[in-house]
Amino acid sequence: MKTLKIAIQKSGRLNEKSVELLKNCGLTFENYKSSLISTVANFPLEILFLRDDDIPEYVQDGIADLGIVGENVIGETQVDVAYIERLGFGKCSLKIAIPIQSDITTLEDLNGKAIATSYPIILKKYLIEKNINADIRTISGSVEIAPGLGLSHAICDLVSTGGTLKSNGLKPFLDVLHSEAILIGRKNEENPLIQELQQRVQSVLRAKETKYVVLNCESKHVEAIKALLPGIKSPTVVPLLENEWVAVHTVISEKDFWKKINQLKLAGAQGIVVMPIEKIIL
Ligand code: PRT
Ligand code: ZN
Repeated sequence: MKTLKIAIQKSGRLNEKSVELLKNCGLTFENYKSSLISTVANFPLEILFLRDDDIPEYVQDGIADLGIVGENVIGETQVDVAYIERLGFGKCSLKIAIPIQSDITTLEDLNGKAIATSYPIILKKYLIEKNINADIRTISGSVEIAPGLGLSHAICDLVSTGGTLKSNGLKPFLDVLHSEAILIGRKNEENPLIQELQQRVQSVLRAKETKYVVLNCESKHVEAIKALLPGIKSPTVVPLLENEWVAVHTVISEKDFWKKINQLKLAGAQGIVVMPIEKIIL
């Protein structure tokens, strides 16, 4: 069968997490910083290390079969690719931000104003959708300094913590796009190797969202505790040597983890042990 190719970022914010995800999928490869291609020893796959901006087009044009890239880059390169899996890392928002002292207060106030950005295509679409006529100034980097230099009244840039905006005297004004890393492929592609890889990615993501929990409780509390724990099917309950005590094994979603733990304690759970899960195969 033909060897698959996956394109990931060579260096930058998505590199480490992309490599980690592939390794967690059981793929063995050298993460050569200096080379452009790495061959996976135990799966028919080659990894191409590229600038993130090139990844969507490489996938669209068939040079790579798969890619891992931020949604913001996909939107800006205007490619037609399939979203295979949202990966949950590299989360950020493309925001319009304005100087803290700005007199812009409503969306309409952006009419006739200059907005500096490295995302002219996404911004243009957004402004057309909102019926705003602003002047888009495309610059390739350090967008946050544009208002201070008198180049624009606002900016449209990626924000994660908001620290960069703050330290440049700017504040978030409007959300244009929420973004995260996406596993992309070509549309209408039916390749069993891609499906195999997708299943592995899903099992790693599922495991990341959950924790394995073991707790002890008196038998009389088991029903109340079971009611709090859906598990994958239902929790496993094992008797302890001490009479009238049991151990309950289950998985808990990362999302409402602390809420659930507190509810379990109130319901009589003791000695709660929490462990990471490597993979969940359904
Ligand atoms: O070299 P290459 O072209 O491959 O990389 P790059 O320099 O273009 O991109 P890189 O590595 O900076 O980011 C890769 C991807 O990470 C982006 O396309 C986003 O999908 C995602 N990502 C997540 C971010 C951020 N968070 C982020 N905070 N990309 C950039 N930023 C920048 C932002 O532009 C701003 O300058 O970080 C600054 C703001 O951060 P905060 O935390 O101060 O708000
Ligand atoms: Zn880039």
